[in-house]
Amino acid sequence: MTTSHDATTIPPLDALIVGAGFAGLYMLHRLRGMGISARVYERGTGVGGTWYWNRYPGARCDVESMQYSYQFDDALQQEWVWTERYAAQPEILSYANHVADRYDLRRDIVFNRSIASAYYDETAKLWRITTDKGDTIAARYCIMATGCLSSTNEPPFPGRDTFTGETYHTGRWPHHAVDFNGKRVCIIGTGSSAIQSIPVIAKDATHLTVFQRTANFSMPAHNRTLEQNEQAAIKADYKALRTRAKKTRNGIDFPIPTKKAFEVSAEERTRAFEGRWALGGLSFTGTFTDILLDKQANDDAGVFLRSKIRALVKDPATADILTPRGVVGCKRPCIDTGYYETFNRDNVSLVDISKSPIETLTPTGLRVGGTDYAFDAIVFATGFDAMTGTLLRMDIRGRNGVALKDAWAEGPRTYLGVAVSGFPNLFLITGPGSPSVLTNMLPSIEQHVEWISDCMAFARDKRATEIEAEATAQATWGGIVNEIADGTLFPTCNSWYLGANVPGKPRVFMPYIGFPSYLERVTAIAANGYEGLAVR
Ligand code: NA7
Repeated sequence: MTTSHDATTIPPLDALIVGAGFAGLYMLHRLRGMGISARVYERGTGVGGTWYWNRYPGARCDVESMQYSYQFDDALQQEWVWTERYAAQPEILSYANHVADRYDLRRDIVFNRSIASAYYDETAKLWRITTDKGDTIAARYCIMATGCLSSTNEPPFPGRDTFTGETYHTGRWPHHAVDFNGKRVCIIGTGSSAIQSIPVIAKDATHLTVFQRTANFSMPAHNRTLEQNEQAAIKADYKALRTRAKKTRNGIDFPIPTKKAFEVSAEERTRAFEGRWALGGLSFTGTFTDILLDKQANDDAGVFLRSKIRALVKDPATADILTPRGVVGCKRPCIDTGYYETFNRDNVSLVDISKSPIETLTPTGLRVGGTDYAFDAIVFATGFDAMTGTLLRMDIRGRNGVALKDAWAEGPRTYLGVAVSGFPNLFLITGPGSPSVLTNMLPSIEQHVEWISDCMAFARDKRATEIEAEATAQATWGGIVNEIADGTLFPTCNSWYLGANVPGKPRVFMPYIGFPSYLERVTAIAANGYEGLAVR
C-alpha cells in the first residue's frame, strides 16, 4: 500500500529537517554547502532545542563549555568566548542563536511548527509531511534532528488537574520569569534536572520539599569562571583537545584510565577517586577501566561516593535517604553545584517516596502515605521519554504504510542509530543505537551530520533515489549494541537508557557504548560504500 497526503503545489525539497537544535542547525548548514535544498521545521519559536526548552533554574551543561561546542568551523570556535567552565543555559542558548545568525540559517527555518506525520510515498519516492498547522511538504529526505531528551515524561499522578497552584516541568520551563520568593515549593524527582535546580530554588522559596523515589549519585561540577588565558591556551591548539576527546569512551577529553580498580592498593584507589572528585564533572566512572564493567570495582567506587554524601549532609537520616544503593554510573551520573549541602538548609526537607509513592495531587498540594502536604507550586522534574519519545509521537510511516511505532513495538531498531529498515531516505541524528546520550552530544551530532551528508553525497553521485538500511545489517547492528551493553553494568538498573522510567516502554538498552569504536565502525562502513545500506 502506498500512503500519500494531499498533493502540494510547492516543489519538493531535497531535505526536510525536523528540529532546530544543534543537530538541525548544523545539518542545514552542511546541506546548504552541498547545494542541497533543505528546510528546518521547529516546534519552538526559536533555535536551541534542549536549551530552548530546559530553562529551569540552575540549568547548565554537564560537559565543559570548551568541549560542548561545534568544531566544524575553526573560526567559530576561535571567536566564541565562554564565560564559565560549565555554561549555563542562557549562554548556550545565546551560542545557538549566534550560530543561526552567523551562518544565516533562519531564512530556512520555519518556527512554531510540529511535525504531525511523515508518510513515505513509494511511487514518488518522496516523504510527504504534515505539520500541526496544516502545512504539507514533500521532501526526498526526512532528517530527524529531534534530540534524545525532547519529549517530557509526565507521570499520570492521580488528581493532577485538581492542584490549584502553579505547576512546572523542568523540560518545558516557561519563557517568562518564575518567582518562587515567598512560596512553598515542591519538586518531584531527583535526576539531573532536579539536582541542578534544587540548590537554586531553595535560595528563593520560603520552603522547598523534595520528593525522592530513587537517590542518585552526584559529583561536584566545580564550576568557576573560565579564565581568558586558560581559554586562549585551549584555542591555541583546539585541534589537539578535539582529537584527544574522540579517543575517550564518552567523547570528552578526560584522563583515560589505564588500570583496573584492584590492580592498585586501597590507598591508591582512594587517592585516584579523590583526584576525580576534585577534577569534577563526568569523569568519575573513568577512574579505572572496570568501574562500569566489574561489580566489585563499582561497589568500591560506591563506598567512596557514599562517604562523600555522609560528609556533606549534616543530618544522618537525611544523608541516609540521599545515599544511593545501586550501581555507580548505571543511571546517568548527575553533576551538581551544592546539591547535598542544600539539604543542610532549614528551609529544605526531603521526603522518601521509594516505598510509598505519591497517592494523589490535591487542590492544595499532594498526598503521600496518608499525609497531606501543602504547596504554592509544584515542579515536576520527572525527566523524558528518552531517545524514542519524540520520534514515536509523530505518525511516521515507511514502506507499505508500516508505522514506526509498530516497527519499534519491541524497542527501537536501527542501523548505526542513523537509518531504519523499511523507512527509506529517513535519517536519525544521534538515534537509538548510536553513542548519543553516553557522549558529549556536540561531537556526536557533528559526526552524524557529516556521516549522513557524506552518505547523501554518495547517493547523489550514484544518481540513486533511495537509501535504506538492509534488514539483516540492522539486525546485526542491534546484536552488536546489545552485546556491548550486556558486557557492562548498564543493563542492571532501571535507567532511562533502558526506557525503564516510562511505564510500558520496552526494556531495551538504547545507546551504543563507546565513542571510539563506533567511529571506527561507521568510518569503515562508509569507506566500504556504505555497506548495510541499500543505495538504489
Ligand atoms: P531523569 O534523570 O529521568 O530524572 C527524573 C526523576 O524523576 C528521577 O528522580 C525519577 O525517579 C523521578 N520520577 C519519575 N517518575 C516519577 C514518579 N512517577 N514518581 C516519583 N518520581 C518520579 O530526568 P532529568 O530531567 O533529571 O534528567 C534527564 C537527563 O538530562 C539527564 O540524565 C542528563 O542527561 C540531562 P526514578 O529514578 O525513576 O525512581
